[in-house]
Amino acid sequence: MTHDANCIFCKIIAGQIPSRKAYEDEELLAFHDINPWAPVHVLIIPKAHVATLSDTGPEHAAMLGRMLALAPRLMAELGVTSGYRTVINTGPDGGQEVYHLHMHVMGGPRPWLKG
Ligand code: DGP
Repeated sequence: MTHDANCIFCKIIAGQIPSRKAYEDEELLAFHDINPWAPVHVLIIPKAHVATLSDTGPEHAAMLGRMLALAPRLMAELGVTSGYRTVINTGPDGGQEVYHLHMHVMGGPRPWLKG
């Protein structure tokens, strides 16, 4: 599996940096964002290092589908009952800060959501 020794999320996957895990299987990890924008704010990431959504191709389609399919299941498990937002920031103009593909899933009682 691809691993980048300098990547903060690869270090979380390897257990070198602690995180509050919400879900884990052989392909995906979900953990609570350290700097939440919403009452419930989870990041879903692939365990294989892929820097951005733009670095994915057809070979990643199943993994991307699994990331998306995990969101409703996780939100239900975390007690989010009235909707949530999914976001993938990509590249500098997309506001991406951590260059390991991740999907933000944010929910919980408003008002936290702008726009
Ligand atoms: P983005 O701008 O989409 O690249 O968001 C990166 C997110 O990652 C940001 O909301 C904060 C979160 N984050 C960064 N470092 C850590 C960390 O060490 N632990 C956790 N749990 N979250 C982190």
